[in-house]
Amino acid sequence: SLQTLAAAFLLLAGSFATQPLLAQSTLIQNAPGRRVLSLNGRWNYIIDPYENGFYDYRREAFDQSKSGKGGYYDNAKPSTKQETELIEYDFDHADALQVPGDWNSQRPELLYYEGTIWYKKSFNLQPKAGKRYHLYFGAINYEAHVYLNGKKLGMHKGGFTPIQYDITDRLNPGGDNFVVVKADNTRRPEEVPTINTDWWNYGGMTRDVFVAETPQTFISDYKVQLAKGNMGQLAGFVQLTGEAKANQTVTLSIPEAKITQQVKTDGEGRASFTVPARKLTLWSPQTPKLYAVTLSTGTDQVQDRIGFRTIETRGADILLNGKSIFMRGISMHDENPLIPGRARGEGDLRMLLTWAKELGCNYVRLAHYPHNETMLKLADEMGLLVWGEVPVYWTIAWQNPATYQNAENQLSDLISLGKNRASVVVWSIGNETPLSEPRLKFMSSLAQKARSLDDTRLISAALELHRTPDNVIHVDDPLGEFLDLTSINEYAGWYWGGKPSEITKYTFDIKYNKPVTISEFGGDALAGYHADADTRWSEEYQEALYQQQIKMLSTIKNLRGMTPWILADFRATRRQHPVYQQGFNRKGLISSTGVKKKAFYVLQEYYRQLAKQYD
Ligand code: GCB
Repeated sequence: SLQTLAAAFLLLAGSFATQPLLAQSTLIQNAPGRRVLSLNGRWNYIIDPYENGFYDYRREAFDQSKSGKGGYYDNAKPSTKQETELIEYDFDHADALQVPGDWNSQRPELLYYEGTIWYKKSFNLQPKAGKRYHLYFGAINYEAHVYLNGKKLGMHKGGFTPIQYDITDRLNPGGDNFVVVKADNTRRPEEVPTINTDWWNYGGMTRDVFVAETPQTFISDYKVQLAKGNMGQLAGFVQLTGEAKANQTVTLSIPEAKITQQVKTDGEGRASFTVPARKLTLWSPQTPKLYAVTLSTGTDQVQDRIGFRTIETRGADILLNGKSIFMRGISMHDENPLIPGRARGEGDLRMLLTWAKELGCNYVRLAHYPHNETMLKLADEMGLLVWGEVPVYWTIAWQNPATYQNAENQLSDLISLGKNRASVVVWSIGNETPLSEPRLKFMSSLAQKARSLDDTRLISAALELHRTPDNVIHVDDPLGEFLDLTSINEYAGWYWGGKPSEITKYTFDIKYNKPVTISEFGGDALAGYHADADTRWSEEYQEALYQQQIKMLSTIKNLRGMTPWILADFRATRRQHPVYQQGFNRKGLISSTGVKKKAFYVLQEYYRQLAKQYD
């Protein structure tokens, strides 16, 4: 666990450290819903490609030295007015970056930057007696070292999941505090993701930062959902953290459903419950009904808006609330092409989902890593099913135990954040991972982990396939045994050579009798470039590709969903064609300037027909 890791680290290096590192605590459920002090806004920064603020000139880390001092995290100032002391940095006179926001899109010189940037923000917080304070970062890409008032809190890896520390005992009683973050987006082979991806390596503090206040003993986690496959019962748990966590009465109340239930926590502060729940209006894309849910103890109260639905598979069918559905989806990145860099605010995210609705979707694939928590809440509200994913993408270091642990941590955090969202129906454990024994071991362990954390949702992964000269597409990846959906990425008409008109020569041979969802197909088109349907990069080519793909895919008996690649053009360093791509992957149905391409309307019409058939 992280706790043992932190302890081991202390033994090794930190016997000098004045204060121990903090274990990253279990993520607080609905942390943004707490009383918060926002630390969004301007953060002073220092670009540090040589990591001078972290290592001395013999490459020893300052934060592991005897004094623990010397790094930029000291935020040092000369002690006299004469400035005779040598200090070669000064955050307060440095330029500032906007948070949330990747750094790449904020300064031309940072567009391709991969390395370390230091951030500093000062804030005033008068700690109140009996309260706890949790420093919370929505996401920092990729490796983050976090310091408060010159002392290290900890280190976190993974660019798309929250980072959280209980800083109650580290705050200055006087109220003046400062946070320093070393963010490093260097790509490394053994990390998750690894060095090769098809998206921009946006660095820095890409999501909200705040300090959340809770009582001393507080509701740190909870799950309130329908019991697995049971539309008449809620099942879940509540977890308290703090000195008085044992033997507490917790009240669950859902006034609109006339539900009030009291449960007692055990010695660990945990209480499980099942509650009969009849006559609920179940959540679905057509009726995205959310109930106000309150959990309260003597000293704490949290509120959430939660939808209730069941999801399961039976043979070829995906059953939502017991009824067979077709998942009319689209893939998307956490990027809105109308603003530079990562999507930042609720409006950017809502725009993406509004486009998906306009396309006729009831489903979105949030590729290839955990998206913002806000996105899941919007999907709940707007009635879109969600596929959530971890960045186990392409060629991961399958044999490295630390890599596995990292992937598992990211998966656990994703599941923790999304577990109360009715919209989320699929956990994806990875994308296009090449077959091998070590990979099967890694991936099947991840699948088991996902199931052990959440057995109420479907587990999948975007699989590859192989073709034989007779134009048969074989889907027989052994990982398929461990998954609820057979999801495949296929690029007939694009990467496979041949024109869109040749797509329909393929037939499928699929090993598993499970629902099939096509997690990707697509091709690039430059919006506004018109030619005939055989001319690559033209809107007509992409349009024909969609028409023929739909024809081919309709022959799959178990087809129950798809998420073509992709809603909107997105920035990708791999995409170098100077005329057609200009640094964008152009497989979007919507261009980088927000223009709908012809293929958008092909898929829209197909989804209209499917909705008639299924809804
Ligand atoms: C894929 C990947 C996706 C890429 C896409 C492409 O198979 O899963 O991340 O962006 O193909 O455009 O090549």
